[in-house]
Amino acid sequence: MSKKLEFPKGFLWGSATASYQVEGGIEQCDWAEGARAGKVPVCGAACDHYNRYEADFDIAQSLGHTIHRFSVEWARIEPEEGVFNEEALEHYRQVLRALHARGMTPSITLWHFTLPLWLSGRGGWGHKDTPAVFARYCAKVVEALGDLCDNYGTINEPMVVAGIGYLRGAWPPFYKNAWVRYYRALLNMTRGHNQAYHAIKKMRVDAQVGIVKHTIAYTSNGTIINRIRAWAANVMWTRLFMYRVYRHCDWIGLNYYHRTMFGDTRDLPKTDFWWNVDQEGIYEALHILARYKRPIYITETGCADATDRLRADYIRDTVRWTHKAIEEGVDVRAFCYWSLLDNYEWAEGFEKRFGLIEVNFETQERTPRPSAYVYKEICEQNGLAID
Ligand code: IFM
Repeated sequence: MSKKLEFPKGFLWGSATASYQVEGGIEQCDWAEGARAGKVPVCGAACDHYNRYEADFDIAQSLGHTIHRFSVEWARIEPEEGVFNEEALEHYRQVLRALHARGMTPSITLWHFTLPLWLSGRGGWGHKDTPAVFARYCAKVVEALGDLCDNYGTINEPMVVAGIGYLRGAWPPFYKNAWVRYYRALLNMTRGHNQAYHAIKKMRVDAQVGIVKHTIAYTSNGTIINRIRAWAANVMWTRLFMYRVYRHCDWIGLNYYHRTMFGDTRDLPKTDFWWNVDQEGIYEALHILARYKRPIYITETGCADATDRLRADYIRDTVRWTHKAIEEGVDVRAFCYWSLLDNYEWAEGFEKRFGLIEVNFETQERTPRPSAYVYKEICEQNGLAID
């Protein structure tokens, strides 16, 4: 007999995107500059979502989605320091109206990796004024969009962007092993988040503000030494950062992609990114974040899987482990699959395919993958049928 893993009433199901990865036509930011210098792939028109968002949201609606997380592009909104572009803000008002018209709750990410050139040129997150400048930008966005959106994530994946940009040198600002700059940038991100929280609340006291934390679940095979390694890794990757910001969070966003189990000998399936498929880790990650006693939104989880051979099971497993965490008392409010569309996967260009919807980048044709319909059933049933 089949049984259903039922989710709480009002639980939101949907997907996520980020401006630079899908919109197209963003040239005045550090990533576009990096592409012009040949350091990262060209993004160009991406999914042309800036012009096609209504048709894309039609598909999301037909797939049963009730939430959509997206980011607004700082370089469009504040093309020069202190000068705000009303046309760009009006565009995002239209995007929000389009979501509401289709019954989808919006969640806006205020910063998802790309900096306007005027800011990256003077050191980006390394500059001492950036936290205040970021807070002013966030307040402006909420002033303009606040009547259409209650939910804001300030910064997406601070540890990832700082690590790849300042230590690995593969993303802007392309520094290698620049440990001092790395810590300064991270510290400024915590300050930027905290200042933005206050600036947003001043603008709209009832806005719900969170941080989006990529949480690697570090676990162990149980030996003392590996337990200590896992504990230390969780402190370094998640706890130190969260300690500085959680008091300024109404909610916490979980981006889950990885678990690292010290002493692991399993041979796990791999995505096209060569990442392990290990979805029990989302259960661990939810428990790691539950300690901060805030509602958790799963703001991203997904797999690069061009042939769609893994995605349906990946989603089912993720939902199953999320349900277990909820049963144990973790307050999870939403599940956003990454991503609605195949898109620009940063230093990997367009090769890695995360989308529920396949995109033909020559023709911009959209085709929902079979797994999108498996997810649709979960969204519509508010749960997962299991045998
Ligand atoms: O595409 C990215 C996204 O921008 C941030 N989180 C991880 C995704 C997959 O790598």
